[in-house]
Amino acid sequence: MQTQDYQALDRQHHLHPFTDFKSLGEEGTRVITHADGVYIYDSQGNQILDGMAGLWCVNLGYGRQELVDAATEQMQQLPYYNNFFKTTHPPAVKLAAKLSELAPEHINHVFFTGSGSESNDTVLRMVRRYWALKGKPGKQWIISRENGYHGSTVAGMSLGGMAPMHDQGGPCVPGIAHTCQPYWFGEGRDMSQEAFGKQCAQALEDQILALGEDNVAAFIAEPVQGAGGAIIPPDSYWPAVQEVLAKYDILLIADEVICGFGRLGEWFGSNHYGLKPDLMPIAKGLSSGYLPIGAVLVGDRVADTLIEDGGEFFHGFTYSGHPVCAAVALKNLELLESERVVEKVRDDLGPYLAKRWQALAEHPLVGEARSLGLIGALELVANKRTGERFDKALSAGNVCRDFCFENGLVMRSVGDTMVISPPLIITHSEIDELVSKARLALDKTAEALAVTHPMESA
Ligand code: PXG
Repeated sequence: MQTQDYQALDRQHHLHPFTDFKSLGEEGTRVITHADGVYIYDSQGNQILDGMAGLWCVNLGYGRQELVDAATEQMQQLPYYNNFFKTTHPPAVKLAAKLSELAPEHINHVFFTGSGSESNDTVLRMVRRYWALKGKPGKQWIISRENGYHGSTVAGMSLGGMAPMHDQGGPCVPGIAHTCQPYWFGEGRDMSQEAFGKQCAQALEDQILALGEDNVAAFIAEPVQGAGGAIIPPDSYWPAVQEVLAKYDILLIADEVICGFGRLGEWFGSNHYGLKPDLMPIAKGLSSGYLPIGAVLVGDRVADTLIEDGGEFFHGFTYSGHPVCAAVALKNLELLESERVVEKVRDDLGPYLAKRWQALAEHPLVGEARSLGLIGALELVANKRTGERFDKALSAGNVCRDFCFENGLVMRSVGDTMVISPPLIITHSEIDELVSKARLALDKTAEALAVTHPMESA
């Protein structure tokens, strides 16, 4: 089949996720046929540097034969069996043990799911169940953040703070409130980063008091917001938030679906920020995206109560701990460990990217360049001096994203924030290539939007 054949069938039969079906049908899709290392290839033979590691997940990069072999062997051995009704199987057992070893010390249990969304459905049920067992059934509210992303199932999107998602197919799950996000560039530039981080923690405390401290079960947040635009909180944010949660005995759910498995240069984003979460939903990098698998890492406080006092927990999925997915995830963790991928991100690749990425801050179109580990963002602005944003109707971010693609780079736009999250096995020279392709796309975007010189546009 040729590109046009794929596009025609796609248009006729395929409803894509997070997509305006009609306009995609008119434009046609790009057909990705194969991939290797940090590169994907389309049906017309174009090589494209995947600056997003698929969807923030292909941590080990493409084409790892060891993962293919792990899947093949497990398929031959036992392609499927469940973990219900007093049964288990070796891949699920070994993966649960390995995750407990890698997780912070107070986390020693794992509940398997098929995705990040299912993991967040699971934590929602788990925290409410926990407080009911503790004799505090009033603790029902879960506080999340505006512009947070926790998945696309009904519970996932209700926990998330994406207003357009709430507006479709509701009503949302009751008992979920949203507080502010620590997005300094977007919402706090009239004060210092330090003061803004503390103000966000104060807003959380105010929210808790408004709902009643005896009614709040948990706070859920990504250590660094991914889909919201690679939002790296001010240093003051997490310590102040942890203080508030401890003061009112509220559980912390650290959504590690993106930050987990090396993205920030630690096994978990929580390690980077010194967090002590009670629950950690994970997915994506757990298998480097080679097969769908997620889990909830459950801290001792919650696990002990569910085990000792809970009786049956009426929850689980056909594919919870799927043997082939678990075998691939286990091999993925072994490779991340033996190749010291996480340490390399922390000590070498993260600092190298930071230096190169920071150079883009000089560009007339860029109001801020930020990165941590191998996650990075550029804030596009119409006026560099005042930081004024572009008129939304111009879709500056999408213009830049399209120039990237044309030029052989996947960089994602979240509004007018350009985001990268490349495979963790990227080399220095591939980082150089990523940055120079990003710069070219910025130049072309500036030209297309007639941004000339920072001072002229003031
Ligand atoms: N939590 C976080 C922090 C996520 O980033 C999920 C939960 C849900 O995971 P599943 O496996 O159910 O998709 C995610 C997923 C984007 C984008 O455009 C991000 C995600 C998914 C799809 C698109 O940035 N993150």
